[in-house]
Amino acid sequence: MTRTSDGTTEPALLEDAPFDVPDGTATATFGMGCFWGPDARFGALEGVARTRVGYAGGTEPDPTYFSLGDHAEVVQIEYDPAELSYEDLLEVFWTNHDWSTPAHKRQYRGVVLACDDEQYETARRERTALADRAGRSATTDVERLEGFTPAEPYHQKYELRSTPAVGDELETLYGDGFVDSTVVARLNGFVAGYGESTRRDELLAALDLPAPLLDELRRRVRD
Ligand code: MHO
Repeated sequence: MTRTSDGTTEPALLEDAPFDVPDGTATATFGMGCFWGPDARFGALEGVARTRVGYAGGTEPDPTYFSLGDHAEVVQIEYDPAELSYEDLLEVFWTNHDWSTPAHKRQYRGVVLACDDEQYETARRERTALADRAGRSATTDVERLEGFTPAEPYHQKYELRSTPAVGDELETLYGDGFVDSTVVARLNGFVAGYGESTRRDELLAALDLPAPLLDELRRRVRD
């Protein structure tokens, strides 16, 4: 709690300790089905600073969940290139969606949305190699990122938000910082079952949160 000048108290916006978000982050954007799962999967990875889910890959001017137009559900990942490479992220991408079966809806298509030539060439090269090795053609698209519209707040960190008790309390504690917090990204992944147990324990031990909330989080992230 923070004491304000008039003597009342208000919840302090938590700092994102123990993480130190690097200055020079890089961005990767992937569509791989319903975006709730990838948000959690990538958020649990060491080296990921932020995740956001949203709509991209189409032309509709202001997409929303109920008016998506030709966009797909995507996750946008901000990561520390000193800890993770784009290839590391692509590996997670290829191995966690069905890249050789067309999605039943454009909303859920597999797509790499590259933000520069290097990402574009790397993804295309990997897709060709994957298809050659498997002996079947790839249906996942590799395109340029033209724009990204963040999804509605209730879709962000969905796994954590929908975890009874802890979701609401963390959202209140973090306030506007909830979606972009590294801690919240990790916890969102951990409650969904992603991440190594040593990393989970380390984070929970380092968090300065109310004891009952921490106890409940410990129960929720247990294997
Ligand atoms: N199968 C999910 C899809 C939601 S996702 C944000 C559902 O419960 O409707 O497209």
